[in-house]
Amino acid sequence: MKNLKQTINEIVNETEIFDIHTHLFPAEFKKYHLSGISEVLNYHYLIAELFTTTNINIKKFYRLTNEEKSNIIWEELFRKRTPISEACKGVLTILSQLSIDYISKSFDEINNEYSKLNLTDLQIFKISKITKVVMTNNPFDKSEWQLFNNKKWDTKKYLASLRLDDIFTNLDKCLDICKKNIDHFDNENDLIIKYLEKVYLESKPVYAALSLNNLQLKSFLKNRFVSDIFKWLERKNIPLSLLLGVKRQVNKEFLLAGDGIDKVDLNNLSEICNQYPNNKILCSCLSLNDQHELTVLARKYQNLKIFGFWWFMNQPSLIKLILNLRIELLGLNFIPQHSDARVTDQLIYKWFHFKVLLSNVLYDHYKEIQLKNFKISENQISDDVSKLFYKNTQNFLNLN
Ligand code: RAT
Ligand code: ZN
Repeated sequence: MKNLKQTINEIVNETEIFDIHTHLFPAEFKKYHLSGISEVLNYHYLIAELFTTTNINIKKFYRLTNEEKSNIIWEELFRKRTPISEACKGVLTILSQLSIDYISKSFDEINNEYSKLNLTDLQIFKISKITKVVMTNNPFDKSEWQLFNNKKWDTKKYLASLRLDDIFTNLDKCLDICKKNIDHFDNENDLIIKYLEKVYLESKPVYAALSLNNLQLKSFLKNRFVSDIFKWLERKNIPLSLLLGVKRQVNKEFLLAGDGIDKVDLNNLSEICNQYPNNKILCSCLSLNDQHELTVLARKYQNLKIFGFWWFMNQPSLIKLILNLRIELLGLNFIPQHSDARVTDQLIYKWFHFKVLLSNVLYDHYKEIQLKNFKISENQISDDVSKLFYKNTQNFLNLN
């Protein structure tokens, strides 16, 4: 092998990626598909930064058009101040990867230049080496669910997942929707399962997902629908993905940018894995406090797989620390990252940033085993990276 560092970099940059959690929609579903620099700037991570950095009137800001909002974000965070946060750096990565010279330019100038590129999803997927992304699909959102009315998009690239939060936060609405769609049912449990079966057939999801705060996690196993949902997931042979530790609407005025963090009691996760050994559980935790325990739990259960650096965890300093910990405790038996992208163009930065971190962390580990006379080959590195970026996900989702 030539140079270890260079070999790892090349392999990490060339390996196909299966992005297990995004909020993307195919371009054909125009109402929900987001792309372009204006949407990139209107990301709620940047909006939260704008609100807390300036004294801008929040209500007035939200009434502006998308372009007016992105103009303000560009001026305030990128021109008046140094764009040094992770969310800001993400925008710079996208612009520099696309060779757009942004120095001393206004939002309109950049927007013009960016629009001229006419970037398609497929081009963005290619730049980032993404083969498949999993969408977040809410079967209790009638308008969003129209995506499945006609599948004139590439269903092999954009895979579905069933987001079930509403059952736990807005049950009455869910039962109403189920009743409108299901004629015959024995009781409410039967109704929910029949509706899940219906939306399963429409969307062919690769997993079901739920985000929970600590209180919701604590009462999860006592919820009257949970046991039937687990039985149904087992029959369908799809995992349940648990996104743990989000405290919704800490600041309601901020809207989507107002969610915060909750520390969770992971004994409850352990109990879920014990009670449902035949169900597969994917899990990502939002708080740094929970990462060590989560990683140890992933050594204790065959049915538990850790994935990604979720949202507030997706910071390079934390990723370096926890990625090392995960490798130390789990080898390569985890899914190291997901993008959580809402705008297709964000795939560029989310994955670019992660690849740099992963290459460096892998280098240190390979170097160490080399010093112990282990002969690491290029093929083996390719195989390892392919497990991390693709195969671990594919296997856990039973997509072989
Ligand atoms: O990261 C985000 O964009 C969050 O707003 C959430 O969507 C989170 O990832 C979730 O899936 O609940
Ligand atoms: Zn998400």
